[in-house]
Amino acid sequence: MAYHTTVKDFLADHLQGPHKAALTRMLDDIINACKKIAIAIDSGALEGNMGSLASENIQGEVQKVLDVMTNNIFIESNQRSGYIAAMASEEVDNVIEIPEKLKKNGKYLLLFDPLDGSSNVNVNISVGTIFSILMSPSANPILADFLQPGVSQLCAGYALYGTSTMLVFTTGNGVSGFTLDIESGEFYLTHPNMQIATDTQEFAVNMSNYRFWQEPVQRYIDECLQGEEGDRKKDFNMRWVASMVAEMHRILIRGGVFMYPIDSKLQTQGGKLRLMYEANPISYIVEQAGGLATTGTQRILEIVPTHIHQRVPVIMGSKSEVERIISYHQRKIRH
Ligand code: AHM
Ligand code: MG
Repeated sequence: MAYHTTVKDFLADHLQGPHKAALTRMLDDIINACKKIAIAIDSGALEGNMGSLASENIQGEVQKVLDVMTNNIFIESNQRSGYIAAMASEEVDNVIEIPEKLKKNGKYLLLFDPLDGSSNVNVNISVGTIFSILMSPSANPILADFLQPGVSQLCAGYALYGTSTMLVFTTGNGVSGFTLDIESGEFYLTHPNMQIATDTQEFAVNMSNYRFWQEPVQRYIDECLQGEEGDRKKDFNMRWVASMVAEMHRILIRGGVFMYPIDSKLQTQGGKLRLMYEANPISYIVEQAGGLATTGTQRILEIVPTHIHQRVPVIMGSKSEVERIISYHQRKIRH
């Protein structure tokens, strides 16, 4: 095999400062959770894991068997280290407390979406796990303690269960990607220092929402579709996997723009994607890889959250294209 640096070796060399021991242990627990989730997804239909449940999550979405199973795996794997004071998940309404017998004055908060893109599980398309680590202001955190802007994240990452299982994360010093060797169970560094190309000719958006979008986004997409014959004078390509993790991983590898913008259907809920365990961790990775992440009018990482399950519009990826979309929004405000 051409790759020799395991994620453990990488963390030992790469992490520095007062959080080193804590981040090493917390990432180790997260990695173990992601390996278990990869196995649960792989064995899917054979284990009868591919169906839906009668229950809905806090977002009013029907839960899949795997949503609940992966949520439980993530909690179970991460509650024992003593470093984590409490957790928050897309699948759980309130703060997830550490059981009394496992509590050890943890100093960190772990936020996660255990199975992003779960509408794709029963059609065998890539899904992912997204996570974010914050400092905890108290040893017994309440909901308000989680409401920190994305710039406060100590670490953010995702696992992608795709053609191979990958782990990508940042601790604020660039973005690194690791691939799981299923024979040894080790993640190896395969994608050091990931960078998003500044320019791109590829966009990702759910086009069926076109008529509900605001004018700046419609204008941007119109110009992409006009291609060589329009103002952009180049043809664009489109992809929509409907798994943000898969979409953003593609953008880290070959550039592009990903959007789930505000639209008239989403107006009352504020957007489609959740700020604290979807948009913030992915935005941190995007910025660390040289890209940009915005709502159209505000840098995502600077939003001060008002609720754990808050939703936001998301436009992120290649710097030049995101800057262009921001400029279209500014023109709209000036009108
Ligand atoms: P989920 O966390 O319930 O899976 O929802 C988030 C997903 C994103 O991964 C993806 O970009 C989006 O929802 C797809 O939405 P749509 O089905 O409207 O295209
Ligand atoms: Mg999700």
